[in-house]
Amino acid sequence: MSLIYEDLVKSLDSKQQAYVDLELPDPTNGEYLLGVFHLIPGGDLNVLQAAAEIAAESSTGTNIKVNTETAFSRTMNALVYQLDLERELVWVAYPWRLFDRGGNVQNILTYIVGNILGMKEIQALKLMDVWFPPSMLEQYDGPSYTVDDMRKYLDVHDRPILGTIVKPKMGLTSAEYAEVCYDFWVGGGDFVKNDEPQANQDFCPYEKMVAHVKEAMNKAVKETGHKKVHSFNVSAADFDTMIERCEMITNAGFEPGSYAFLIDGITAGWMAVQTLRRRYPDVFLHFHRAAHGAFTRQENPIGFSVLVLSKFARLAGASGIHTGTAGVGKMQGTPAEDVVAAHGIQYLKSPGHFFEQTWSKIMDTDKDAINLVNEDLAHHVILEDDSWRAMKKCCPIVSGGLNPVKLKPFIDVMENVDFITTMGSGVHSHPGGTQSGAKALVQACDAYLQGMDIAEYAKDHKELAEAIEFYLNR
Ligand code: CAP
Ligand code: MG
Repeated sequence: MSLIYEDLVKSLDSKQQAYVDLELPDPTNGEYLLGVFHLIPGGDLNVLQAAAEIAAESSTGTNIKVNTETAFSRTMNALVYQLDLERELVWVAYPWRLFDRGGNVQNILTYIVGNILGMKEIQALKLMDVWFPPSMLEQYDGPSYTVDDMRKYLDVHDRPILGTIVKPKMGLTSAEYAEVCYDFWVGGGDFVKNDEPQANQDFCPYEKMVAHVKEAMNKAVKETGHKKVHSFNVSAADFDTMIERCEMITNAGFEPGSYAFLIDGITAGWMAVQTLRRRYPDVFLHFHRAAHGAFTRQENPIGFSVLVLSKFARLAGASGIHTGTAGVGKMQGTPAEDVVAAHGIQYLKSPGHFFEQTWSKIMDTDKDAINLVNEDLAHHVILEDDSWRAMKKCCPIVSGGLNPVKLKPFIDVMENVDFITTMGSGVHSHPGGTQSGAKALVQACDAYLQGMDIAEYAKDHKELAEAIEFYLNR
């Protein structure tokens, strides 16, 4: 151990020493959830003292060593096991037996991004990456209905699922809302979502919105001969109302596969996410991440990364979560954040920021696990008959200031087309209206698939030509 480290270890008080083991034999032995934090001490503690205080407060401890701890309770201590002084990073191992049995994700987050974000002893504390061992993955639901199931239903393969969000964000009556859905669907779009605040507003009663969407969908399917999907926001004041909305949709006569449940995962909470995953395993669970910026924005020194949020959404069983446009759209983001997060939840094995996460529930040295990963990388399979061996994929949902002109620039950054994109302004502000906006999006996607420049393709596609004219510098 280097002299600097020896001095740091010597500076620890007896309580702090119980939360540090820089010689932890094998952090990846399956006992621990591993986390990497960016940490800048705030008070007069040095980085190892501050890290020990973080490990204590986020596992078994508090600010002063208590007389009531036991030999067993000490085995549940989180342990600081690695430091990178230059990059201000600390690695912490959490015995996953700490966590509530029964696959509770909310409980984990309460530990590892709970009180510690409020501690005086830190100036900066951001959870940058997490690693789940196979023995822990076994305990959690993971996704059930995936984007591959949606692709099968829509008969849409090898291209992004093309979606919109009805705009204006709020204020349409249920009939007007359904009209916008109809226009997008007959324009060739696949997928329409409620906006994140859509609920039961008096000018757009939930029951009527559902009924009108059903009529609009029936009409559009009949006229286009293509299946369509609508993602209904079921976030509500209480679980009973949330379930009531789910049941209203389920019993409204929609074909299975033609509807998804959208949940505002951060403002409605992880219990709502997991309740929906467990009650409706055959419905696409759409995690909208409104309010995530308070934790994830790159300039925020305190919180967690987009990758961490997205990994926990997959662990909890979301079928898809918004992962950002890597700066191509209107929201803050970069490829290093958003694309790493997207790949981190799509594939069976992905590098992450600090941990290579394999989502197999068997040791990734096992021949079958290796075959699964290779099969997934080659064919992006759904793990139809292997879901006991590994956790199914979670779909990146890419949205925020996108328009048909930005589709290819985003795909180029994403390096694959296995995502859902939802464009609101980018469709409903098209000079020709929503149907033309949808047609322009379909045309931009077709141009990409044919390897054609959109300007070339637009020469004989009016709606795309208008879109290029209108959106190019927006
Ligand atoms: C996009 C959107 C989405 C954001 C969420 C909005 O509308 O409906 O909620 O994309 O951001 O309300 O802004 P536009 P993220 O297409 O009109 O921008 O996907 O980054 O979580
Ligand atoms: Mg929105």
